[in-house]
Amino acid sequence: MPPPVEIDTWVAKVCAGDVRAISQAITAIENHQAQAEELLRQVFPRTGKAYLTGITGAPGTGKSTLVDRLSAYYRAHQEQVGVIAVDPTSPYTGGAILGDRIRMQGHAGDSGMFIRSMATRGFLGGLARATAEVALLLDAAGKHQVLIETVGVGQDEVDIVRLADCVVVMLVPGLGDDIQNMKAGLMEIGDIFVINKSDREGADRLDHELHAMLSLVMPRDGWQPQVVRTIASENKGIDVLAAKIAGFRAHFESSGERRRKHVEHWKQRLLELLESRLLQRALGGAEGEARLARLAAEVADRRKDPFTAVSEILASGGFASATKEN
Ligand SMILES: Nc1nc2c(ncn2[C@@H]2O[C@H](COP(=O)(O)OP(=O)(O)OP(=O)(O)O)[C@@H](O)[C@H]2O)c(=O)[nH]1
Ligand SMILES: [Mg+2]
Repeated sequence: MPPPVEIDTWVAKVCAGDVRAISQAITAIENHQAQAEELLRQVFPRTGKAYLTGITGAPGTGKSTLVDRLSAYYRAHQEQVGVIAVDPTSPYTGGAILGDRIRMQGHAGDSGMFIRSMATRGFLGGLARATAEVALLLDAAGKHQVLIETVGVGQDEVDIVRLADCVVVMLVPGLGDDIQNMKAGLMEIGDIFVINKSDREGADRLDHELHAMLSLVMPRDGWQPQVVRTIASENKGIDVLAAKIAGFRAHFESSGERRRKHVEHWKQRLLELLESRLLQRALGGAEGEARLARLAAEVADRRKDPFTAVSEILASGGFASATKEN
């Protein structure tokens, strides 16, 4: 698909916050089109200002409702907001996209607000990477606050929330999903824990358990994870949550940790980019796929060893010295 307009114009429009231009750019990212990379390259100098908050939790904990209310809070404070909702693919959440749209339609017509759902199926180069690129784009488009909603299951999801400057983990009382059952990984990455639906029975118990659990966790970089109770559907506790997020941000900015985290983050991203570029070069095109299948069959039949097979792939990808090394 050709770019909708000249790339310079497209870049300018994205940076001006033009909704259509941003949407088209996201589609280009999702489809892994070549212009997406050029676009991101050109907008990159404009990025680095947005604050990314990842909001994660089990299905139905109220993430979308909370994101909606938090967005409204930021908008009321003159901050532009970008929302990326990463939808799970499991069939029973088929209505999630529609549901999110409906819940968030209160923001329709607000040009300071951009919402996009991303499907999780069939992403070339990984969902985490696509999400990261969309976040960069929204950053360039002048969104001060970028909120990423994701269901906290699977490595992909954990990778996504790792992108964020601040990770909010959502729990709800009375679902039998007490902390013991919570993914250990999430417990480790949560900067702020939200007990949503705290109008329900069991909020005290969950609060108690959570505090007990967190008291055992070593503070990371001097930050003790915080607990906030909310009733997102009634807009309660949202201001407290926003204050905790701001507090976390201030903590990291003043300690210089933010820069260290960003360097670490980019190291990871560069490795991922390198990996996907190298894979592309070694396996690119239909021919590459066919070669891979042929070599795999040869190895499976013990007609070739895997090391020789990889060397052959590298040699054909133009990595000349690789064959000699092996
Ligand atoms: N009682 C109560 N209900 C809530 C609260 N927050 C959200 N809900 C309701 O919980 C249901 C699920 O909310 P969503 O915001 O769609 O949850 P979600 O985590 O985004 O769900 P998925 O995206 O499908 O994982 C909706 O019916 C909300 O109205 C709350 O604080 N209390
Ligand atoms: Mg949702």
